[in-house]
Amino acid sequence: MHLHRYEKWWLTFGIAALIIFLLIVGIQAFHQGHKPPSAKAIVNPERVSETEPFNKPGLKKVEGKDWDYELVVVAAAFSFNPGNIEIPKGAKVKIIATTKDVVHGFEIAGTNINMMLEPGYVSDYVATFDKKGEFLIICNEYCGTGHHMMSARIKVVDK
Ligand SMILES: [Cu+2]
Repeated sequence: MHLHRYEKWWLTFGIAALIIFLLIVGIQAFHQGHKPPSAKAIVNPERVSETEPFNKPGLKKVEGKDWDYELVVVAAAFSFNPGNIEIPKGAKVKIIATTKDVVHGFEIAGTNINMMLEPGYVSDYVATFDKKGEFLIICNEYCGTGHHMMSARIKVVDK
């Protein structure tokens, strides 16, 4: 079989690119242990309301951790619990969230806080609330007929 010179170049380039790509992905997955961040913690999605800390959603002050507060949020079609959250300005908060039913989003509009909430998994994010004012939490993963109504509010207030 005769291959044109350019065909050989492209074949070599294509196969080399494929091998490099698979090596990078393989090393990241198997050697460096890359995986979705939410796989760190799991929860039985049918028993969310009975499982700590999701049995008591809301903002709690914590001691002896790298953050001052923990905000536990449970999402379910089509609302967040709690729906109104008050956070003291400057507080470092660990947001811990999950969903009781389908995939939901947890985005605080106008910030870089944006998590996907998957059934069976716990998502978390540590953020400092430096700006006073009202912030909207929205679900940015289409979750059903009431998706566009699904929101909650965070009020950052003076201590
Ligand atoms: Cu939703």
